[in-house]
Amino acid sequence: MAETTVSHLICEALIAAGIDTLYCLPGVQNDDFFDVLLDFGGAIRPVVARHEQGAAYMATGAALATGRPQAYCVVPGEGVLNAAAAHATAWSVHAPVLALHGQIATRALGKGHGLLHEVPAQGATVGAISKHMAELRTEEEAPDQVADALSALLHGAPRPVTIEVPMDLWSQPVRFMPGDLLRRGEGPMLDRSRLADAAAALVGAEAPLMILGGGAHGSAGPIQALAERLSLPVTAQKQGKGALDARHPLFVPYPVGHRLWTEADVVLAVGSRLQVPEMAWGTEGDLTLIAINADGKELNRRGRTTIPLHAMAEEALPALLEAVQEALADRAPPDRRERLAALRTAHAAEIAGLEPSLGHLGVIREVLGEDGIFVEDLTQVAFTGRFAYPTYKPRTYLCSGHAGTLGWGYPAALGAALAAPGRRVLSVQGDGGFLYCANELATAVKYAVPLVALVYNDNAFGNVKRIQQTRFGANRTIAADLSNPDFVAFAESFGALGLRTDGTTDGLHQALETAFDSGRPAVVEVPVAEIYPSPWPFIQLTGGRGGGPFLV
Ligand SMILES: Cc1ncc(C[n+]2csc(CCOP(=O)(O)OP(=O)(O)O)c2C)c(N)n1
Repeated sequence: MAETTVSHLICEALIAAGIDTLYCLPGVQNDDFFDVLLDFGGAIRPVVARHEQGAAYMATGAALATGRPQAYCVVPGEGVLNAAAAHATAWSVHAPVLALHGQIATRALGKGHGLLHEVPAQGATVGAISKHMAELRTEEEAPDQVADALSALLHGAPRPVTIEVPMDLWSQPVRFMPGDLLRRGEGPMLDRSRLADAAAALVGAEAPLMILGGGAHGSAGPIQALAERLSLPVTAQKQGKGALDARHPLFVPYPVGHRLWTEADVVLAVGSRLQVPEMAWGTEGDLTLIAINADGKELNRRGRTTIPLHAMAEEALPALLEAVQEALADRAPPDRRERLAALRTAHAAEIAGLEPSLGHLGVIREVLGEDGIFVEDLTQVAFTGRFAYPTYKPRTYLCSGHAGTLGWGYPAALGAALAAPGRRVLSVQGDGGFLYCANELATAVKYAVPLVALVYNDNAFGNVKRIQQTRFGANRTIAADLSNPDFVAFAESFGALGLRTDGTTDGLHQALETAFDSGRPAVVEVPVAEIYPSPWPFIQLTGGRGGGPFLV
C-alpha cells in the first residue's frame, strides 16, 4: 500500500493504462501535480503544447494512430474550453483519450466568486462529451473513481474519459495499491445466440456488402478472412479506411460502395455509425442489416438494424467467421472479383476530372510508403483522398470524423508522429486550416519531430468561398478571403524546413522527398491559383433506396 498523494495516484493510473506521454499545458491549479510528474520522468514524458487545443489534438492523433489510450492535461475553465474542440473531435472519432482537467479549489466550487479560470458547470460541459466523467472531490473516494475511469478508458467502445481534479486535492495523502487501479473488463458481452442468424444471412446473400467504420481497425485479419471466405465486397468511408487494404480485389471505394448498397440484400457493418447510408442512401426494400458496434448507443440509433451485435469487433468478427465457416461447409460463394474490378474501373473514369488532386494523392501515396500516415484536414486534396487515396493499413488514414474540425490536422499529425516514431506522417491542409494550430510548429521543433505539413494556399477559406459562389453568385463571397504569411519564411522562423513547390506532380514529389529526407519538421507550400475541382459530388451521395438529403 503506497502512502502517497492524489498526484501519485494519477501518475500511477497513467502508467497502469500504458500511457507514457502526457500532452500538456501547465498552470497554477495543476502545479502540485506537475511537481510530482517530475519524479515520474522516466515513465511519463510531458510534451508541452503551445495551446490547449494543440495538446488535446495531439493526444487524439496519437490515440488514432496507435489505437492505445493517450492523455492530455490542462488547467481549468478557459484551459479546458480551449481544449474542448479537440476533446469533441476525440468524442466524434471514438478515440481513447484520457483528459486530466484541473479545477478550482473544492471549497470554492459552485460559489461563483470568480476565481482564476473559474467557469460554471465545467464538469457538466465536458461530461456531455466524455464517455465517463470522474469529478474527484475527496481523497478517500479518489482511488475508486480513478479505477472506474480507467475501466471506461480501457474497456468497451473507446471515447474520451475525463478526470477532473481540484487544485487542493493534488497534494492530499491517499492510500491505494497500484494493482487495484485496473479492474476486470466491463466491455459489452457478445450475444452469441445471434451469430447463427447473421452467418445464415451472409451465406445466403445474393448481393452482400461489408462496410467498415472506425471500430474496424483492430480486426484487419478477420475482416479479410471473412471477405475472402464469402467473396464479400468491402467498402469504407473515411474512418474505416485501411482496415482492409485498398489493393485487395474485394475492396471498393465508397462511391462504389454506395452503388453496391443500393443493390444489396445483406449488409454487414463493422464499427460504423451508418449515418450516411441509413439517412442519405436509404434502407428501403429487402435489406438485412447486421451491425457490430461496441457502442450501444450507435448500434441501432435509427432502428434500422436487423441483427444488432453489441460487441467489440475484435471479439465478434472471429466468432462470426467461425459461424460462417460452419454455415458454408464446402460451398464456395460466387466469385465477385471481376465485377468489382469493372466497377472500380468505371469509377476511376468518373472521377478522372479531379486533377490535380488525383495526381497529388498518387505522389503522396508513393512518398508515404507502406505504413506512412495520412492526416486529412479540411481541404480539397484531403477531401478527395476520402475516396481516392488508397489506404493500405489500419490507422494510417486519420480524420476528424463528424466533428469536421478545421485545423485539427497539424497537431493531430504531430501526436501521431510522436506516437509512431520512424514512420512518415503527413498532414494535408489548406492555408486556413494550417493557421489554426501552426503555433505547434514550435512543439515539432522542440521535440525534433520530422512531421511534414503539406499546405495548399489559395489565400482563402476556399471551400466556404466556393459554396458561397455556387449558392449566392460569383460576386457574393464574404469573410472568405485571407491574407497569409510567407509560409516558407514562417516555417523557417520556427527553425523548421520551409519549401514551396509548383502544383506539378514532379515538383510535389521532389519537395515531399526533400522534406522527409531532411528528418526535420517541414512545411511544403503549394500555391493554388484557383481552387481545385470539387470532390463533393462523390462524397455527398444520396438515394438509391429512398433516403433523405445529405445532412451536414
Ligand atoms: C472549427 C471549424 N470552423 C469552421 C469550419 C467551416 N469550414 C469548413 S472548410 C473551411 C475552409 C477551409 O479553408 P482552407 O483550410 O484554407 O482549405 P481550402 O478549402 O481553401 O482548401 C471552413 C471555414 C469548420 N469546418 N470547422
